[in-house]
Amino acid sequence: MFLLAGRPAGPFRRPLGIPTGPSRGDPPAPFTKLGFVAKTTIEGAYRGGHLAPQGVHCAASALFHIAARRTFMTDRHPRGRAPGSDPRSVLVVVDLQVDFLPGGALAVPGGHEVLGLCNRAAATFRNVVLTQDWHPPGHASFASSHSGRVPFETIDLPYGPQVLWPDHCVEDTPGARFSAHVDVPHAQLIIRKGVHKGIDSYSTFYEADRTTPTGLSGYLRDKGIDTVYLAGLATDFCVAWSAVDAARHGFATHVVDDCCRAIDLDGSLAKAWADMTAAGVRQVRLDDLAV
Ligand code: VGL
Ligand code: ZN
Repeated sequence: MFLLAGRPAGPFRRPLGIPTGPSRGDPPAPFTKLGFVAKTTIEGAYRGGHLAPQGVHCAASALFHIAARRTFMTDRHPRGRAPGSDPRSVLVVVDLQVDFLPGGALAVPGGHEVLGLCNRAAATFRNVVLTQDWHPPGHASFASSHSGRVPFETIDLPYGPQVLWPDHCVEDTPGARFSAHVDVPHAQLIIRKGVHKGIDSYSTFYEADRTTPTGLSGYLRDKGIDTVYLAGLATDFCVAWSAVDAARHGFATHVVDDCCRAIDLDGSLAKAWADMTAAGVRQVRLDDLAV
């Protein structure tokens, strides 16, 4: 299921507002314009006799730096601007919830380290979606729902193998809330997943039976989005499953690796990256998102 974010409480400390930015087809501002202004100014000053030879040198060196910067930008961002400014891209910020942070019921090691990084990543995107693990009490993924079972064992459920977890992110409990440090006021949508008692959902596109959709791909396609970036918790479960599904459903998919942390259960991180790579998911870093 998905919720359209209306007047969310908790992490949203500022009113919702979708930043505006250049649309596809705009010149790659501001570098082209800057280069043009600098060149025009130099030529004008030189023609008017205002520019001494060392002035010419300084101005030429400034132009060189602008050109070098522009080449760098162009290499890193083929469209000449930060990927998040593209209206066809979205950042999906995965499960930055109290239970996945130190002290939480299913704490991801170092999970708190990505809160500020994810905020910074989100600030570079026009389109941001948040996901929230949101289980009913007695959920099938909880070890406590299966007699004689303990957390981190794997059992077979009708849809396949299921790792059993401590009770976590129970709907409408403090552990299911977003961390108070999440600061993404312009997030447009919150997807809640794992909402059906008998099915887990690591992926934010399809539940663990691999057939029940959350509705996210329809939402993204309706908005003309073809490129997905993912960040958050945990790399080897919700981020990886979401990334593989996004890639399989035709989205150009990237994981912002330094904005994620893993649970890493019995080699699950290495397996997750093998699966993501095989599905065509690309690994990027926060630096690659910045202008
Ligand atoms: C997650 C285990 C259980 C995750 C959610 O967000 O990666 N992991 N539920
Ligand atoms: Zn869960």
